[in-house]
Amino acid sequence: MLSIQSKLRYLFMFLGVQLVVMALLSREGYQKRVTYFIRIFRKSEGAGHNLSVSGSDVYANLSVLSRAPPSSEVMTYCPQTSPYIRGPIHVSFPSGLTLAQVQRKNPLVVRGGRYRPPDCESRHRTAIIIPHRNREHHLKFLLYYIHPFLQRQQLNYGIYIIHQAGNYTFNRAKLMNVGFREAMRDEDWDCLFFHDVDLIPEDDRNTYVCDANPKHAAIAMDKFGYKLPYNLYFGGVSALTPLHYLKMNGFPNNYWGWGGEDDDIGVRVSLGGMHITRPSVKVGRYKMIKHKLDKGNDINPKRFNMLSKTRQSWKLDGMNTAEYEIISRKYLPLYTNITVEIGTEAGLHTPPAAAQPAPPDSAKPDQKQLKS
Ligand code: UD2
Ligand code: MN
Repeated sequence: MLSIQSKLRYLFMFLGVQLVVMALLSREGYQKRVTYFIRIFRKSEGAGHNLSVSGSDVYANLSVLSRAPPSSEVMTYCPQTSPYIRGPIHVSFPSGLTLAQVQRKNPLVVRGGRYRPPDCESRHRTAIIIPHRNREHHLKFLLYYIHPFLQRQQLNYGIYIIHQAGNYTFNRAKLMNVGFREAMRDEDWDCLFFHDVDLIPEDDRNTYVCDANPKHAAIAMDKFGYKLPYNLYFGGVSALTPLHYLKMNGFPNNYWGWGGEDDDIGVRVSLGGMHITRPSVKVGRYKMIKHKLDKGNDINPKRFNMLSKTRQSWKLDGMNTAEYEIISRKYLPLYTNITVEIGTEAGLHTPPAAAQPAPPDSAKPDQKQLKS
């Protein structure tokens, strides 16, 4: 039997240990510890299954940034790896989201969709080039996710929407050439990300900076079961330095309608004496907002024929021959909008009667099959 005295001694010892634990927790920052444990918990949750990793809120913790004052008069470089990077991001598409809400969530983004870290000098200047027509709904979601995603990475960045004017057949690759030249007029960007409007990155370790060779970032998409569909695939999201871009004479101007242009670009990389790099499948993950083939972007029936000639055509058609006319350039709160007339197959100023869009393809095979 324990005496009353020794019972009391044990009780005090127990309380003492509790006190020490609490003191330790608060010294390390209780908040930090708790989020640390939550993150471990989340990680183990996501590790088991490949298809849906439940990530964190892309805006979590970013409000700290807007309060952070510059560390000193002279700004020092940001760290090599941003302390705001967290890994998997939760992506969903709630109805009712507005651009005004996105704007409120991003108080540090300035005119034209530009941003630089408030507390350090970024090591990277990245422009995001997005080909666009009639996808405002997707654009809203992309902006909601991409701004905080890039802020987490401490980039000096700008968002460019390259909007094709008129109703003539869409031309994704030519719009990228426009985006390249027009973005470089604004700033000496050291990296350009060519980005579909409907692809949302799901992991912020997929850093939007360039590699020594052209980088294909969208390696794992839900659309393809989070696997690379084939080795030379270069669609969705890719990253090139201005030097890479010029070495391969940019992108082709003559792919009108859906398909083929991404493979042409992939071939240009090797024709320009370079090779494709990629992030790991764990990190280069994207969700594509579901959609059908757009009106005005029918499958290009000439794509395979054209692809067989890239070796002969790449120096004759590309950045060096991109002809277009800027209709307007607007510095909006969340992005720079460039509306451009890119003409038709027949030229920039050919009347519509001389060049009709390709007739709709009656038997449209599955897009996935077409990719191979
Ligand atoms: C695939 C590729 C894409 C491109 C395309 C063939 C993926 C994830 N992406 O996309 O990179 O090679 O095949 O051309 O596999 N767009 C508009 N308005 C239009 C039509 C297109 O804004 O009316 C833009 C938009 O940014 C869109 C992109 O062009 O994301 C590609 O078109 P898509 O999404 O219809 O083609 P998809 O998903 O098959
Ligand atoms: Mn798409």
